[in-house]
Amino acid sequence: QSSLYPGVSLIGVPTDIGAGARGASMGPQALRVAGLAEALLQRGVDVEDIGDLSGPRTPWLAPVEGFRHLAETAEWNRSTHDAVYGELKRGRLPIMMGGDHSLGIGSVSAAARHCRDTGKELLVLWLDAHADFNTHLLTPTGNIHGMPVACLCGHGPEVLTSIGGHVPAIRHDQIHQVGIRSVDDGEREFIHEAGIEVYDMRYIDEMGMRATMERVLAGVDDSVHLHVSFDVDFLDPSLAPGVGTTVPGGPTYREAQLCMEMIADTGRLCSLDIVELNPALDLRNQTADMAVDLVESLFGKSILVRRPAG
Ligand code: 4U7
Ligand code: MN
Ligand code: MN
Ligand code: MN
Repeated sequence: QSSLYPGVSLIGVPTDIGAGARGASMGPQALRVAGLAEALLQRGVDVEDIGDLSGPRTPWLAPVEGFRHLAETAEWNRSTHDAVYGELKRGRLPIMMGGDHSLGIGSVSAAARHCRDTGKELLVLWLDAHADFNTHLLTPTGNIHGMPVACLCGHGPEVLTSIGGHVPAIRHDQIHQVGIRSVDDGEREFIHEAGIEVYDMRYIDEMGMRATMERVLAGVDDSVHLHVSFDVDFLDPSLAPGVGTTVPGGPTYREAQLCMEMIADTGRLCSLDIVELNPALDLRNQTADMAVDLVESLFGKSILVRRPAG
């Protein structure tokens, strides 16, 4: 079948600047080895791998005033923003191959800026075991990959919150989180105050993935730019051991596939992050293979020929 999708641009962002463990910097190469470009080509998508961005090495210093590597994280995020924004402007669908999740700041800021330019409504789907809503005062680690959602909502240092030229980059109601099961104590209260729409694992257990995704995607029409920020630790660790911060009790293989299939059915996917893949902790690249398998569903691969409902 011919593709519903615009051309895809793969952007490698080989860094672990915001993480607590080394190795996410090898994520882009592992996704290439797992055949990400070939899988999309197979789907009938025009794919261009524009290569890797470059940036500062990770110095592995202790946190300073609640942030580890703040200046270096800002530098990587400015480059990420510029690349993602540039590809969106060219009419492409950027896939940011991380790299750790701090890069979501640059990537989502770029999507938000593109939506301001074009009059589209941005909705971010944050698929993750973690809420990533820490601030420098709340963080137990100082690792900025635990802070991107807060930064995007305007809670963070100006070097990170203003990257897309508008603070905040997104409103609290422009992000829906799915799969959450690890939230720090201060972070829990702060998410509650902010009123972020969080579909945690208990919600998914009780309602099922179908009802969850129906709510997550309610109201998504052709005025919406869907940005999916896929932290690979969203998946149960039995499926995805190659991540720095595994948390038990994640979605099963079919739950994750259904989540991707239902996003695909909307036809509104316009930008994507694949982050936190850590090949140094993986087994025979299985986590990268799993991510590629799920991305195929996100780009419309289905078991049988089917007409999307609704
Ligand atoms: B990821 C953590 F304390 N919450 O802030 C923190 F548990 O992008 C983990 O979702 C953050 O993988 C995980 O350091 C960030 C920790
Ligand atoms: Mn994350
Ligand atoms: Mn996570
Ligand atoms: Mn909503």
